[in-house]
Amino acid sequence: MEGLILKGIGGFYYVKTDGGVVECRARGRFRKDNIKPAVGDRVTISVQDDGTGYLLEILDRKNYMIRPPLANIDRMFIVAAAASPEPNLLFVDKIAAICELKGIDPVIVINKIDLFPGTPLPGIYARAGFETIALSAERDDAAPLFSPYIKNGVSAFTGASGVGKSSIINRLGLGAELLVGGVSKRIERGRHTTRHVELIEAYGGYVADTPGFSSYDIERLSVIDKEELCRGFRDFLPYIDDCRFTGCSHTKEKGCAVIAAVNEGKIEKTRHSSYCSLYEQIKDIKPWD
Ligand SMILES: Nc1nc2c(ncn2[C@@H]2O[C@H](COP(=O)(O)OP(=O)(O)OP(=O)(O)O)[C@@H](O)[C@H]2O)c(=O)[nH]1
Ligand SMILES: [Mg+2]
Ligand SMILES: [Zn+2]
Repeated sequence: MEGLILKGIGGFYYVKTDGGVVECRARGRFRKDNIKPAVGDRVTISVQDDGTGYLLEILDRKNYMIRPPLANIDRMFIVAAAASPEPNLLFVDKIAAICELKGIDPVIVINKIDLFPGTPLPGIYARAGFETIALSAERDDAAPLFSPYIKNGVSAFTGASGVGKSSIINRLGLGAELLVGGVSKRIERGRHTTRHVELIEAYGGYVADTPGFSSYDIERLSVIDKEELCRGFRDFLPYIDDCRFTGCSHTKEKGCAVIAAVNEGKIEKTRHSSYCSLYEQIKDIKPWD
């Protein structure tokens, strides 16, 4: 029987099949092959007389993220807060680039606009060519904003701890009640911080809440080559072939068409400075890291 892993806790995997959710164990050989089943994996299972099952095979993955640990993601809602915690655009741009290069559609979500109605962030990301949602999960009904995206495939929420990922999912009207943290002044992170990744059925698709960055490191950059990084910046794409030198890093070269576009206001400055920081980080990663 075929199914989809909705969650994995304490060695058990909960697999959605046509006949309902089956509690499954993994067999030893997955560990031997060094493949760990992940939420979002399509699997074949065998169901025993007592109704429990075990995983037989993990079907080919379309993509895989280590942090958050998820397979076969179609769309990533990258959430930042307009304020509290202060937005970290380097994180947003880093995840967006990783998503682009893995074939995951990024959607930029700016939450808590009640705390900073004039935030420039939705404008920055809309001008950079992203689908952008601005809301206050405290005040707004999230369903009409998110359901047109969620209705196809698997959507995941990611972002720093305390930005309101669980709060948004609670406002989707699914009847799911996820624990939501209070942002403490001192550490700016929730007490009911999300600890598990789990797929929840929503509007014909699935959504995954994930733990925020303070409890998980975000995806390693070593998955990207420095030459490839600029292809993760969709706003750079119209310019990268017009630079004077082949192999231009787009960080400081004379005759760089990307830098010219930044100076002309066609590319957002914050996007280019994130790119330069990421480029510096990748440059120093040795192949054996
Ligand atoms: N003012 C305001 N507060 C919000 C909004 N959305 C969420 N919060 C609050 O922000 C805090 C953190 O929200 P969570 O939904 O737990 O954040 P999270 O992103 O799931 O955090 P982790 O699970 O730790 O990654 C809670 O106290 C929420 O009530 C909003 O739109 N405006
Ligand atoms: Mg949460
Ligand atoms: Zn260039």
